[in-house]
Amino acid sequence: MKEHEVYRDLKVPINSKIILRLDGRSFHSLSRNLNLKKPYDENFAKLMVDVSKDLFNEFAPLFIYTFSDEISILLDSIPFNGRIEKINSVIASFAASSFTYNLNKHITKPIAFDSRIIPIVDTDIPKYFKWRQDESWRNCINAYGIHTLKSKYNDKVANEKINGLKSRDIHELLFNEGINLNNINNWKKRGIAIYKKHKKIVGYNKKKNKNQVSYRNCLFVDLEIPIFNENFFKDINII
Ligand SMILES: Nc1nc2c(ncn2[C@@H]2O[C@H](COP(=O)(O)OP(=O)(O)OP(=O)(O)O)[C@@H](O)[C@H]2O)c(=O)[nH]1
Ligand SMILES: [Mg+2]
Repeated sequence: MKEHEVYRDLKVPINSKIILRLDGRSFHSLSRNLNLKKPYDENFAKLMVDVSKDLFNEFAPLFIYTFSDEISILLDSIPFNGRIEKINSVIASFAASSFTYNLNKHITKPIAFDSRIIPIVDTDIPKYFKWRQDESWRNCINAYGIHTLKSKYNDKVANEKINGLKSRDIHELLFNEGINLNNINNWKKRGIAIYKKHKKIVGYNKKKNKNQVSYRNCLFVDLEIPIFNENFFKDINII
């Protein structure tokens, strides 16, 4: 019967880099069930960071980027011999378990993420993450826009109004309501990056009877990322 497993040999080239993008399934309903704060729930963002850290520790990627309910994982050493079915299913289910595990609260429905693989070359890495970051910014403007409109109109009218507005119009609307998007937290606008960073550790050396400086590669959650460009990824040794 094994010949019926027609997709089992589908593989990504083992000596390449890939990005795996996970996206929460029906997180719109989940956000309602969990009563998440609108437009941004800090605890939800922390939970997505916890999931990202678990993914980092398990699959040793180069870099992770998360905003809203999505997580992009840049892998240079490809697990499961490159088998697409394995990569998509195991990593997405691992993320779902980590989410449930870290949530520590009764949830009504099992959590799931969908998953897709994007083969990537170094020159496209900054472009990919900038593309997702632009999406984070669009998401931010819309989230604040719809939140403000819903405080004034019913849901139907608010949705109709937001669909007719350009980003510039939403900025203006928010500004008139006293919300300046320039002043909101960086992570809400630009997302959150998780990567390894050299950290200076000062420890006391008993034998030598003096302080000693060493460097360790520590996992770093960056809430203050710049607008992604090539230099950012060069500086943190990704490309
Ligand atoms: N209230 C609240 N909701 C959030 C937050 N972050 C993400 N969400 C929800 O997550 C959804 C993510 O969008 P999508 O991925 O397009 O929607 P989805 O319901 O997950 O649909 P599928 O991905 O197609 O299964 C948003 O529409 C929000 O409802 C947050 O901080 N607060
Ligand atoms: Mg989703």
